[in-house]
Amino acid sequence: MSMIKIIPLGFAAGAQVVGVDLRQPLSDADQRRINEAWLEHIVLVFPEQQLTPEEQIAFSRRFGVLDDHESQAPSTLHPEHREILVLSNKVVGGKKSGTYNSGRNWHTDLSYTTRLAKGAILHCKEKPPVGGDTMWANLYLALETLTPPIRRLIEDLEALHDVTLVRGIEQRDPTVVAEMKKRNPPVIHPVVRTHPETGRKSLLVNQRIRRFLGMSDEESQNLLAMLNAHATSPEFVYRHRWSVGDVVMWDNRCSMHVALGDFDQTKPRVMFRCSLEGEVETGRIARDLAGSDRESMLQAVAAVS
Ligand SMILES: O=C(O)CCC(=O)C(=O)O
Ligand SMILES: [Fe+2]
Repeated sequence: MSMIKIIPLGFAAGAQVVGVDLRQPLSDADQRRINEAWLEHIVLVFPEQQLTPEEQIAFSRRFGVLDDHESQAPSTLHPEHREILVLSNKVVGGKKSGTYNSGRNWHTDLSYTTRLAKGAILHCKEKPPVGGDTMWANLYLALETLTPPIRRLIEDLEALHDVTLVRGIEQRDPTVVAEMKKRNPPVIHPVVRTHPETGRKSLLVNQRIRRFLGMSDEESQNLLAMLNAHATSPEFVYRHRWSVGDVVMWDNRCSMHVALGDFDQTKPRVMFRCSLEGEVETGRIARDLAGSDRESMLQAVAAVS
């Protein structure tokens, strides 16, 4: 019998999980309970855990295949465990860490690759006295609350996701940035996607989208701004204020998130992260995209008039 208790933290997302010590191997009953809660609440918070890298990896592995972080710069990985990405703002060897400003705009992890992540497990090791919260938006609700005309407009729409739109990327170490770009050419994903476990549809938009396919830049930018504003409405967001020892696990298949940079950057903020590989590949690399920008649209109009 599972001793786990699930305590909701927000309406749109977020629940606390108590009564489980993640250092111990999970029973099948506990795993089922956690997975059900994860699907329902999207973001699960396990407070007061003190996991070694090995323990974090073992726990994370129960929920999927661990990403070996091939899409990330090698210098950002834990030196002994490449399953752990180190999110840190500490200066190492006179250099800023390659992850010192990670996650600063709304995003769904790995949308700049053809295989979006399934989820991630973040363990808070050090945190500044105030600030540095993380917010998640429920993208099921974002889709379900659009009006029918907009739903129809986006039903078959595809978007171009681009790693160069990661906010603050240009301030990172140029070798890390060059590595990220080389590893991640722009990719195309559908705007409406279906969760492989719940079967529910959600709205895959974020701030790392360059444009929608087949639309002019003007149309793309306006539609994207509208969809992003809608999807990040406070009604759809859970905001987490970190404590050292928190383990937070999120479902990346129906959410986006942002890590706020509102803290004293001389104070350390360190998170160890395991990432779960996506079960399905929904994207494709963008090659030879025929641009349908405003210019070509106007030329087409001129040609027929
Ligand atoms: O540092 C954080 O709070 C989250 C950063 C992020 O976007 C991630 O780990 O995917
Ligand atoms: Fe992220």
